[in-house]
Amino acid sequence: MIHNVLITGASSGIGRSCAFRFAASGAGLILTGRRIERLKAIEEEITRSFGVKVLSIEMDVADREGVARALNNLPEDMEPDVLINNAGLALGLDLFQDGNPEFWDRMIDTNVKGLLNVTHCIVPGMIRKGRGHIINIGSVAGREVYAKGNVYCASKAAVDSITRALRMDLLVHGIRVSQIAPGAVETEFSVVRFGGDLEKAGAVYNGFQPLHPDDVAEVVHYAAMLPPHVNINDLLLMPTAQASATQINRK
Ligand code: NDP
Ligand code: 8X3
Repeated sequence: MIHNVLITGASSGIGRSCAFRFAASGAGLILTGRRIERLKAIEEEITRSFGVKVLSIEMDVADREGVARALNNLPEDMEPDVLINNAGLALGLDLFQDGNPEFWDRMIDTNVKGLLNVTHCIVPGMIRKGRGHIINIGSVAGREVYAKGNVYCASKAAVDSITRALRMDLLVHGIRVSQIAPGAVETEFSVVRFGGDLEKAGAVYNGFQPLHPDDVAEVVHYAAMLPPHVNINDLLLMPTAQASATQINRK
């Protein structure tokens, strides 16, 4: 039975869908993200619809001290038994030689160091209890590089490596560690990647049916609800119209 789920990047897309999916099965939620007003609106809707306990926390995963301040003093009855490391972003889609180093920093600080910052705060409580489940949101981009994906792909390959390493390091503590790696999901991901250019973002999903963030949440929920002796190490899910990072059947 899951008591509490901590979701990073719960203000949008996959993280938001996970919040609703876990609330529907009665879990308490710790929702984190930078846009607190969005989290509060989600909290209000979830509390009204499902009556579960929700704690919204304004937190930039890249801010190590801020993460520690926010997560080291959670109320005892809200300590998470499931951590979903979902917060992440891509910035730009450029040839390496044209890339913006500030974008590289933000992707690495968020997708890689952010995951480490949060996990480092949550793991001690799981070790103490001798149970817990860490679910990292990877990507097809962590399996295959694609042209102009350079640093984003590398950051997701790092998520893959960290997931496998954590599973080894936490083995003796009975903590499950999983990676769920989606292909194309229609969220705000591409709007963020293209700096708010809605036309460019929309074109990413033209002519085929991408995954809905609820599809990913369903898989994350499935992994979390399996009996404690069963672990999904790694799961790659794609729209049916997608065969690889670059091969999409557009009509
Ligand atoms: P969205 O842009 O819709 O959501 C991203 C979430 O991450 C937001 O809630 C955002 O919250 C949060 N976030 C971003 N930066 C930070 C930060 N520094 N600190 C805290 N929270 C942050 O995109 P998705 O839902 O698609 O993305 C979720 C994850 O899924 C990402 O890790 C992404 O790499 C991965 N993914 C996405 C795919 C896709 O096709 N969409 C495919 C494969 C993987 P806020 O801005 O409020 O801080
Ligand atoms: C997001 C999927 O293919 O745009 O991780 O990199 S992709």
